[in-house]
Amino acid sequence: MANIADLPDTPQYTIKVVAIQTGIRPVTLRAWERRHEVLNPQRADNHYRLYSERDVAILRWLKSRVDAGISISTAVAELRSMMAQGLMPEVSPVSPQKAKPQPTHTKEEYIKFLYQAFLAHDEIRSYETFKQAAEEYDLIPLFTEILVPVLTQIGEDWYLGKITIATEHFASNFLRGRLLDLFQTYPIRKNSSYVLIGCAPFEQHELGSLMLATLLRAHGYRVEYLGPDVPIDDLVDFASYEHPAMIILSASSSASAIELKNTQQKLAKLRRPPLFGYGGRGFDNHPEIRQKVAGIYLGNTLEKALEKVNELLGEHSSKPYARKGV
Ligand code: B12
Repeated sequence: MANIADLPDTPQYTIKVVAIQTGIRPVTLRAWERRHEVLNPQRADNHYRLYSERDVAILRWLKSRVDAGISISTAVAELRSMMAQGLMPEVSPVSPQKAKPQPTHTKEEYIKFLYQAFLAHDEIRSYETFKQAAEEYDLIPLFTEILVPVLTQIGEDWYLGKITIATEHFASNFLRGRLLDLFQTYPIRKNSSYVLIGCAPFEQHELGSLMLATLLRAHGYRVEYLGPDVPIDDLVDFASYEHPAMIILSASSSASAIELKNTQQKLAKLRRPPLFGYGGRGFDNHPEIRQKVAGIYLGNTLEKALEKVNELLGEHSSKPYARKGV
């Protein structure tokens, strides 16, 4: 096993990349830096922090100690005492997710294979292809660079009359099932910030919000997925006694997007109002609607939405949002 001291100390990784590499949220990284003077990463011209490979290895080592039940201050003290003796820990093999195998197929190939399997209504082939792609690619590339292009192709071919509505329904329902399965394979973290995700009233296009729900659960949030066409008044009522930290709704059409017009005002009347975020094509393609809908636009990609939610909820204490009796 290599020693951390042997790794290059050239600043190169942004906090976002380091968060993915180490599984430590940016807000935690900043807090460790502030409170425990863990590292002092260099700054790029735009003042963003830049971490070296050695920094990443140190953070991984600290995380492995914290995961083993040691407090961060003790782990930092251990590190300091080693360094005082001119020593550095061994490189820790910890990584946030299981290491992905080398892909056997490119994303373009998976798009083609999935599309062909859908066209043939071949559920077994669709299942095997999806499973393999999900094993080989991380969530964001799997969602945005494989599944979204397949769905876009399906939509275009349906619109042009090249495929039947039955094929479109087969494909979208198959993917809905696989995504729900993926969502449910991530642990439910009772003590994390509680986030509700669903679709605006009348909105049936739910796969974008289901992808975001999966991504947030995979990043440690306590997420409940509510599905399509969520009635606002009932949701506000639910929030009044369950106290979510955040509610996120998606809309793919302008008609559904505008339905969210008064949501923020209704939530603001609650004793403990949750944050209200929204996104989806209805807002991406019609920026003027964002002026009419109060709340936080989470951006036009899942990656930006994840970053924004981390920014918004990272500082929240998760405890006050835990549901009663859980
Ligand atoms: C599957 C599908 C359906 C399914 C949805 C099933 C389901 N369970 O979700 C069903 C059959 C229900 C359906 C219905 C309809 N559909 Co449809 N559908 C599609 C299709 C093929 C895929 C949509 C999809 O899931 N894409 C995958 C998502 C993840 O991609 P995305 O929306 O681009 O999302 C990205 C970003 O927007 C963002 N994002 C998405 N959601 C969110 C949420 C948040 C909070 C954030 C931050 C970001 C974010 O991240 C994603 C990844 O980058 C599209 C084709 C296409 N080009 O998209 C047509 C499409 C969207 N549908 C269309 C139409 C017309 C309809 C119907 C009106 C058809 C009809 N006559 O009934 C109805 C409307 C129903 C309704 N009231 O909502 C049109 C829309 C045209 C337009 N410009 O408005 C499309 C484009 C097809 C076409 N080529 O004409 N549809």
